[in-house]
Amino acid sequence: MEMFNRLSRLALGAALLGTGITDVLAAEPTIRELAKERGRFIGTILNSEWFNDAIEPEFEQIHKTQFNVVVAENEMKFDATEPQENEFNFAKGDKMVEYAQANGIRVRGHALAWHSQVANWVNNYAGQKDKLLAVLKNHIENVVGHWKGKVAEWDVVNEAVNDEYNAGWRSTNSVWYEGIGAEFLDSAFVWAHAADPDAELCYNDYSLEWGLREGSKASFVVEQVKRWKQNNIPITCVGTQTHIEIAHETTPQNVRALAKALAELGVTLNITELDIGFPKGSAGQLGAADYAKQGHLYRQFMDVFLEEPNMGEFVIWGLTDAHSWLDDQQGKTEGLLYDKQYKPKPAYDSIMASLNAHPASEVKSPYPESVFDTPCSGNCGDSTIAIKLATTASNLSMHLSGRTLTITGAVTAKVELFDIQGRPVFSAKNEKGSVELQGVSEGLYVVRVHEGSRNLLQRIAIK
Ligand code: 9MR
Repeated sequence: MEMFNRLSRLALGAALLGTGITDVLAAEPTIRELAKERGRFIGTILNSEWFNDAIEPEFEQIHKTQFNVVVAENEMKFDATEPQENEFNFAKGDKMVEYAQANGIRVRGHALAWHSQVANWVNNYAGQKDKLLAVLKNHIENVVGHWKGKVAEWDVVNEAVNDEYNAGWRSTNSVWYEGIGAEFLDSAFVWAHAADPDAELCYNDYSLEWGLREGSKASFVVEQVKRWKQNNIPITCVGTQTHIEIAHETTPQNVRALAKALAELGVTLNITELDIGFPKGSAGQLGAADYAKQGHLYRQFMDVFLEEPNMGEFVIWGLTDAHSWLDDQQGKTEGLLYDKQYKPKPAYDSIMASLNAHPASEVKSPYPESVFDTPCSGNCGDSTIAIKLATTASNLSMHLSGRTLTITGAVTAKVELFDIQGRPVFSAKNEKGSVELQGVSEGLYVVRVHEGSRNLLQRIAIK
């Protein structure tokens, strides 16, 4: 109830100032709008559930509204794209690329040469250097070639450094390294560049956020990048995955130091898989102070990202705590920006606060302006502008009774709900003449009913 009163006061204040709620909505930008103004890309993965049409409608609505770079959680990996030798399956990747193009979103490709998620058939050639080189070359040529000009950046090699803290390549459990040796990395970059000379090409790994010091992964990678640059191997970026925990308070400044070291080599640093998890055992016991602490860490990463001129992409490994690899595979939980009900957490506000504290005039972009000319056939996530422009539709009306929204004048309309800051909170398709607004907390909202070119907008109060 307190929340409802607070929102009512906000809306009343806006009305008294002579602005309608649509202007309030229009005044609150999205993450992607602020990122674009700063020449940067901020995004999340599309979870595998999205590819399988097994995810809540809120997921896509928020995703395309808030973010301008996307990665497939599993669907562009080797086992997904070449499940049988020389038989390629691009269907799911194509689905994401089409979605990205329709919404003006940049695509990262993940991942070409990786010891994990390699199709089983590759192991038939274990230890056969020439055959493995041919297999990897054919894979890269086909995959990168298929999405030439559509995938802006590839993780060409993923996780090739070992975990021993002795500064070396991963030499066991890697069909590529064991069969080919370290030259598989150099070759992979050369083949990827040949297949798409305009694509950015990254080396991507975890634990790089643990800092530059003797024997560390980060120091080893910087040394390799130096060697690659000296030998004209076409690497343009490093990805620090950055799967961390709430206790890892020093890691943002380690990422800053890594960015600076790579800047000297003319290479971009991207945060590619960020999540900041709580120990799984703490689920259900977390309070405001915990989420504030998580927000503080997200804020520090975003500050570093915006302040370092050779950082370009900030990608979070998931959108909602309802769908995250942390719970299934990591013994961690709740590491993302939106909670399980798709409500933005303090971490979301922290990202916004950081963006607002770093005006566009002060943030340098590592990209030419043309990278933002991505074709966009949809509304490019700019729902707030769409709301402002289209507020009426003839013969279309709605009526709210309790939580039932009855719609007349449309057969199959799309119903979307936005909170007072313009953030999408609910979306459903009306096929029965009414929609139940379930899972929405009490408060003031704008509801948009949309059918074809007809849009009807109305303020509603849910009690
Ligand atoms: O999130 C991915 C999960 O669904 C897969 O089961 C897992 C299998 O390896 O890979 C996860 O994504 C990983 C990414 O591809 C590379 N860096 C670590 C990510 C989390 O494990």
